[in-house]
Amino acid sequence: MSIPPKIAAIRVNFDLGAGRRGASHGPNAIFEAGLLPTLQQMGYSVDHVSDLHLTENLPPLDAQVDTTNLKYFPEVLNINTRLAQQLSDVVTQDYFPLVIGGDHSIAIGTIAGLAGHYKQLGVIWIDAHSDLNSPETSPSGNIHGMSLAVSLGIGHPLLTQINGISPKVKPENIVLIGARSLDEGEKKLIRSLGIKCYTMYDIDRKGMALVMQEAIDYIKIRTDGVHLSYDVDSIDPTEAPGTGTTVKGGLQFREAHLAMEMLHEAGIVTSAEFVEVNPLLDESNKTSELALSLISSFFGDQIL
Ligand code: 4U7
Ligand code: MN
Ligand code: MN
Ligand code: MN
Repeated sequence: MSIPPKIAAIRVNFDLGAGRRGASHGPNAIFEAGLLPTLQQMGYSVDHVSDLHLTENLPPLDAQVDTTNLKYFPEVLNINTRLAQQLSDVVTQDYFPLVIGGDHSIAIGTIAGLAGHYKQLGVIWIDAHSDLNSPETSPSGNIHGMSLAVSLGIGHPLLTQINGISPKVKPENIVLIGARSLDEGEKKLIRSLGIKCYTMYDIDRKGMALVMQEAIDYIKIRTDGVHLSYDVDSIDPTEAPGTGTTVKGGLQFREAHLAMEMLHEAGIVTSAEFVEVNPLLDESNKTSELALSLISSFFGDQIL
């Protein structure tokens, strides 16, 4: 297992990339569920914990900047620019970065901060969606549905240029897992770029164990670092109701855990983020507790 025991937990208290408010309280809920003591009991030291909040009184954008179909663009740009810097700093200091969201637009900043540290950055994107919209294809204008596209260099130039490097990740270094709600523009992009995508159909057909093994083998040989981006809406809404964009027919409890256990065993992941827990929609903390349990499995918690 190559995850070093030194973890930097970065809480991103932000939700303006999503269509509904509340995911900004996700980090609090996951910490309240016991994130720090759990990791410490497992032998990890978490001696960097930081919080990112939206800056008040953002400087106004240049009037020339076209933000058509990009909701809360200045806010998303600001938080991700600062997150990218933090990410890069903790990687330089040899921490394992663990980002807790927040809505999924924050993957823009996380991946931007990682990009400079790897020649071939891999991304495992576990999500009901592919988040591959552009302002032109997005049915909602919500930037959490565009974050992976931005990382591929597709989208508003101010977002794709965060940290100067674009694209941050190549299409052949991405694996999507759990997809079941893709917009037309996203389907076209996945096909035309040849992005490896394991849909719920593939998971039903092959089983989660084989899908994960294939995904790990595929990404391992072509990358020098792998980021796990975990959207809790990948899980079936019966298990994970507390998130803004639920889609029926998702991962079962054990499938979700098996994926984390296999990633731990493979030892290839060099950074991770868990996003989109919305405590305002999460009755009896079901989803925040599930997120904690997945994080524990990811860091090596075993049944026996
Ligand atoms: B999430 C959607 F249209 N595709 O772009 C969009 F279905 O980070 C949903 O995965 C995006 O939760 C969901 O708005 C973004 C929609
Ligand atoms: Mn997502
Ligand atoms: Mn999603
Ligand atoms: Mn989501």
